Amino acid sequence: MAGATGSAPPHSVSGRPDRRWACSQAPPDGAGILMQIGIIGITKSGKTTVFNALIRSTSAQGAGQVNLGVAKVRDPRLDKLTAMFNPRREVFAEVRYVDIPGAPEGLGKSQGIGGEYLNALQRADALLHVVRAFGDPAIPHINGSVDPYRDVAAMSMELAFSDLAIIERRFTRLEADLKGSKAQERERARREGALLERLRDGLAQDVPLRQQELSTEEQKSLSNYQFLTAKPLFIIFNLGEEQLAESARIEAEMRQRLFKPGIQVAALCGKLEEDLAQMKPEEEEEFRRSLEAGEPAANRVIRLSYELVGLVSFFTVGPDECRAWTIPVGTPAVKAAGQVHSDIERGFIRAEVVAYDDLLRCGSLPDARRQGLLRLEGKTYTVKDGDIINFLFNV
Ligand SMILES: Nc1nc2c(ncn2[C@@H]2O[C@H](COP(=O)(O)OP(=O)(O)OP(=O)(O)O)[C@@H](O)[C@H]2O)c(=O)[nH]1
Ligand SMILES: [Mg+2]
Repeated sequence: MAGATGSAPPHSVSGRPDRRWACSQAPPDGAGILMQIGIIGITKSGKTTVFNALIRSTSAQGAGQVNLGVAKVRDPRLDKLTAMFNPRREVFAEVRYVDIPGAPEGLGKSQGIGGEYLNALQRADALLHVVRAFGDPAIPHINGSVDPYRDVAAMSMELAFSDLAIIERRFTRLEADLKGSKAQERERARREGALLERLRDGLAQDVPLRQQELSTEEQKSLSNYQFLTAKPLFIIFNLGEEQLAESARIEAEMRQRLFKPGIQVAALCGKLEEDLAQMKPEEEEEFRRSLEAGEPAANRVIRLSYELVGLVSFFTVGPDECRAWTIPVGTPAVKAAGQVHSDIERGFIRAEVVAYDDLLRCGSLPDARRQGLLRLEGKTYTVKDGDIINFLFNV
């Protein structure tokens, strides 16, 4: 029996794997789930500015190109654990952002999103819509005036067009299937066609797929399409610095007007956040205090994105490393173990689990054990956000 807390599991992937995986795929051993977020919006809405703020870098500036960036998930809980265990390494979870340039011809032209950009967005677990709310005469708005709610509606239309185009293309293929081959094939094609028709009617009435009623089986049969309006959507109003004091009010209004299941909203000042994110931590903190700019937008956006996509974190701790891992809500312990290493999943015996707050209160693992707060859980235990886990396994 071996404990896997913190120390590298046997045969673990050392270093940084060059290929990272989206949530929907099983990551390689030790790599962990990497949530991917696609940034969309009209041209000059501040997408690249927000992207730079989120990944805390200024490496990306090119207009007209796709920018890829990985942000560390700054989780204060992990810092506390690191202070407690004093490991050689602190390993953060990560989020990948994809910044897509806006179409220069503007939105609402019924063109949908095509080609390379569509591909990049389809791989995303959620879309982050950067909406221009800042006024700046030096940067003309493509639609003539600043009107964020209009731009939100135009983008939702654009995403719907994109899905409609996918549905139309699939219809053409289904027709061929309906003519040919076996009865069983024809029946499957007929059922799929009926479902797509229903979705198309919904989209035509302005109901994004994420709000349409679908059975689990229907959802499964659609997962390959990667429809854009089925993805969780995070709407961010990009405010000017002079609107900073109003951000809470603006956000409250956004929540009231835009909130629906599968939608998250926030208002932030992209330019200010980009500038602050480049500073040394102490300097940044001081500026934030004096500007009353709140916590870094990067942290807040990531936290809300986890919630939106339905992800939680658990931690492994030890002298070697303290590490945050990302799993979907409802993941059983044995699958969480598989995140760390496939051998631990295969040879899973039990998980020693303590809740973050309990551990912090006790001050150490032995104390948590003495107070009966370090529990033994089996394969089917549903891992909770903030659990600190030591997997016991046998290979
Ligand atoms: N005044 C002001 N300018 C901003 C703000 N956010 C972004 N900008 C400026 O707006 C311009 C466009 O910003 P980008 O971040 O490049 O916009 P984008 O959406 O990535 O543009 P494309 O990639 O061309 O689609 C830049 O000059 C930014 O400095 C803001 O909050 N206030
Ligand atoms: Mg850009």
